[in-house]
Amino acid sequence: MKDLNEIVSHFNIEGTVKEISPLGAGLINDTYKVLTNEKETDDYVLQRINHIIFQDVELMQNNIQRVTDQIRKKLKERGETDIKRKTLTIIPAKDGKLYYFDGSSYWRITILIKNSKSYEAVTPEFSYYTGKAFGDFQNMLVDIPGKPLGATIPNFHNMEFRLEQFKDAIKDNKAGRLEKVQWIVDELMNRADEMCKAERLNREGKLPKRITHCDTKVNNMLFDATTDDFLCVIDLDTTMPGYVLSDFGDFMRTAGNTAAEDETDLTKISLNMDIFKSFTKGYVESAKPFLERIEIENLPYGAKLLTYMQTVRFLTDYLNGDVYYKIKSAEHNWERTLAQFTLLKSIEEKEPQMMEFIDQMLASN
Ligand code: GN1
Ligand code: MG
Repeated sequence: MKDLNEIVSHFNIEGTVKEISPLGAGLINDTYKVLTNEKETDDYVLQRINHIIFQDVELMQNNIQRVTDQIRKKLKERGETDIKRKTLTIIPAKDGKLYYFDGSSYWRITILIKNSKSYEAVTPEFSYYTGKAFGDFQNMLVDIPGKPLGATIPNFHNMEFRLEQFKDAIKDNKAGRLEKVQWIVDELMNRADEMCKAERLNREGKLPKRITHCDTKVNNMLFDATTDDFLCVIDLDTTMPGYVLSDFGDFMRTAGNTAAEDETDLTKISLNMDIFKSFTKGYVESAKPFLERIEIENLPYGAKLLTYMQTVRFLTDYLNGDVYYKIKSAEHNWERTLAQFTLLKSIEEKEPQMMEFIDQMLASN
């Protein structure tokens, strides 16, 4: 175990360190809470960046700086107060860089947002506010100045690329698990063409890329611990050019699911239509200034696409022998695959109802 105190000493934090302890449940980076002794100073979040996955740390940290600067600017223009709790603040290292490299790992620090909490699940009422928040997040970034943001993970939500990786995993069958999972491989391959629609629409110049968060799990939002008011969107590592369908779809995949991402009792898994409706309402309300009709019409497709993509990604990792996602047991990626596939089928079943809701919404506007 690294001496975390030593790591922290390379950053420009205020105050002295009292305690460092693990924080959160992310599947990629290692996260710690850094408490300081002094009452008046901030506390911090320290992260070891997984640089096998995020290969260009410099680019990623620059993206996050630009994104948070832009959000701060927009919040100020609106006359918002308490801005320090409404977006992340990067604490630079003592050499001025936005990260610290210790010779083998990359580290970064942000201010811990005071009196905040996150949720693993939402009520329909809550999802209306989260919809508004993600719509607003995209809306604030739509006119970010300067050159386009870089892709922190190239082709991250590109379904064609994910299918190529999936096919490689099938071909290589590294962990010898193919035979067992063949039935679901077939199910997924049957849907492959349909799931590449977003890429086709983009090539035809019909579906634009925006700045999207690309990991809109409900636990990537912070709320005020006392009032439950929305504070900010966190985990900005994958904020980059992408389709709005990604953010909408990933929220439905996580918050819209009546069970956890890795639920083993498959009968508990389905898409909660009330959450779909209120999230969609909130999202479209705040993203309206920039959304095009084709983006709104394809929101239900986004829910399907992201759930499909996650099924493919979990199964790819299972076939490769669990090299990407952190796992808690030997079959964890397989359990996740089954859970996501079950959700996919529920979404497919409810697609007509979702479309009906969207049509009504478009007609009344
Ligand atoms: C990863 O690190 P975390 O848990 O926020 C992954 C997402 C997946 C998610 C599945 C960089 O996110 O794309 O949707 O797990 N992030 C990366 O739970 O691959
Ligand atoms: Mg996260």
